[in-house]
Amino acid sequence: MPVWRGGLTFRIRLGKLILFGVETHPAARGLNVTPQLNAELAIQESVRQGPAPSAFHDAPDARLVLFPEDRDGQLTYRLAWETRTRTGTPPGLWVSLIDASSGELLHVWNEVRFLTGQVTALHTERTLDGKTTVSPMPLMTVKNGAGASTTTDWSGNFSLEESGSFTVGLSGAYITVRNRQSSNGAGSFSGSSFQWTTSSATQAEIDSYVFLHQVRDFWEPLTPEVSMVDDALTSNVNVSGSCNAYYDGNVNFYRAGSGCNNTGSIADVNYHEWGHGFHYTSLEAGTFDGSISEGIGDVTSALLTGDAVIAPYFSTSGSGIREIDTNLRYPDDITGEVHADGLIFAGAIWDLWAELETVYDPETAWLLTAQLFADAIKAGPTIPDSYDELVAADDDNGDLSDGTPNQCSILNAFALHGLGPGGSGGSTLTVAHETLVNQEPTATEYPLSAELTSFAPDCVAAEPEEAVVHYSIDGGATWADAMLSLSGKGDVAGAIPAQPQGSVVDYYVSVTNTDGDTVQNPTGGSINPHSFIVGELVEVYCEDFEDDDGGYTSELVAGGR
Ligand SMILES: [Ca+2]
Ligand SMILES: [Ca+2]
Ligand SMILES: [Ca+2]
Ligand SMILES: [Ca+2]
Ligand SMILES: [Zn+2]
Repeated sequence: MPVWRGGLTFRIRLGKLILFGVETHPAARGLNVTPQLNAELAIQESVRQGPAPSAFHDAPDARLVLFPEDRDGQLTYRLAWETRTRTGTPPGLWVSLIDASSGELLHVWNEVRFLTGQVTALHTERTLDGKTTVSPMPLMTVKNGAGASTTTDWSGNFSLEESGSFTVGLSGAYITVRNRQSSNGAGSFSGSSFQWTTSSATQAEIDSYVFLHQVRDFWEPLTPEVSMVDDALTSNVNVSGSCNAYYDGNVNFYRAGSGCNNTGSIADVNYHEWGHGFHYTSLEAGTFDGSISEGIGDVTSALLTGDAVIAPYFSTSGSGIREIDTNLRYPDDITGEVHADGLIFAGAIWDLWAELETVYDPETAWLLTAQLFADAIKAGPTIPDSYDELVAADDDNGDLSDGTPNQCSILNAFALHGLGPGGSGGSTLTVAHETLVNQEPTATEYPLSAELTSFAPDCVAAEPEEAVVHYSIDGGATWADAMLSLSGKGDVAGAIPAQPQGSVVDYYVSVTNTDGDTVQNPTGGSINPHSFIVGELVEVYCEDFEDDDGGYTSELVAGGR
């Protein structure tokens, strides 16, 4: 009967156990060494009471030992089963001591030796301007010589059974980078830390791995429900060609050449291409519009960099590829080229960020801009209806008619780009008017009234300035104007002058803002004006005339066109 670790001097850290240093254990002689528990039951108890009770335990083994204990300075012994089992997940070679009479777990430890280490990388900071930095490599697969593997955490740390050397590639739970020019980067190490440098991979492989985790890390807390932040993504780098990158379900980056740097080594380009996938996987309705998608890619990037210049050093000369702080307006500046047109939307979001910074602290404004943007793109807007989706994303009570918390900021920012009611898409004013009926030939004028309402009175400094009724008696060939009065409360009043008997008078009311915007009733103005007749229309008979004329004729006694 072996005495447990008999003959050794050792310290066991569990409180119950003692330091002892005896070579022999005379007190152990003569103990009852018949176990109450059999080996099988002891193994069951070691698993059940041990640290990995739900794992699959393999290769069970057990032997009886005498387990020395200090009881009030008196060395005593217990008969115990020393059991051994193996587990794969978590990795373990578990050694347990089970009291052979009571089944109590006296002691357990894992004989698998874990090494805790960290993987980092020396990478391009943002773009190929010469600045580099070191960052942890998150979510990276680390393997040991026995084929076991684990994944680094967001700090690049891992813990894995030590067995031969560790190996890493530029791949892991989220991103797999593939080198399309030569073999994939590979690292091998036996210490506790490893740093990726160009001695183990190309710089573009290392950089793309880092940048794609950065963009995912920013957006994940804001949009945990969008699959782009979770689903595994492949990045192809050093792709044949130059001066471009694209998203096709993977992200793809071209080599250096033709005056352009390697796009895989530019953070903004990684963020932009990821942004296309973010757009695509955000869609819950609407369409994947190519122009807004370019704007979305640029915004995805600019919100991380804080820079309106997209991809500095895209060109080896140092110049960037685009600038989103623009005054481009819809629809005048639409060119049909998707990247250029996308700037109208990107410019509006950039200006919204600036607007929100006048209301909130910088951090709140930043995250609110990102959240509104991310929520709005789920509806799949095109550029002209992007304003509506921003407002819908901003609404906090399911009621757009009472406005939304940041409506003025959205309205003002989008107005700068010809979007929304402050832009060319309409006006913050609406004018209500009850259409004139046919007028007596004896009337000296035809009075009319209208009522102005401002849809966002607190947002717009512009005031209604001038109200006019435009009228025509020649079917819209020529138009005349009559000024209308305008009260501070928005009441519009006036009259159309008397016209010859039999005239068909077409008319519309228009009100012009101090900012030059015009609102009309009807909204189409001269295209589909209101009409009335001067004179009396005698109704001879009323019939729907759908099947035939019913054997009757009707006659317009005055007017007609
Ligand atoms: Ca998620
Ligand atoms: Ca601007
Ligand atoms: Ca919302
Ligand atoms: Ca509301
Ligand atoms: Zn793009």
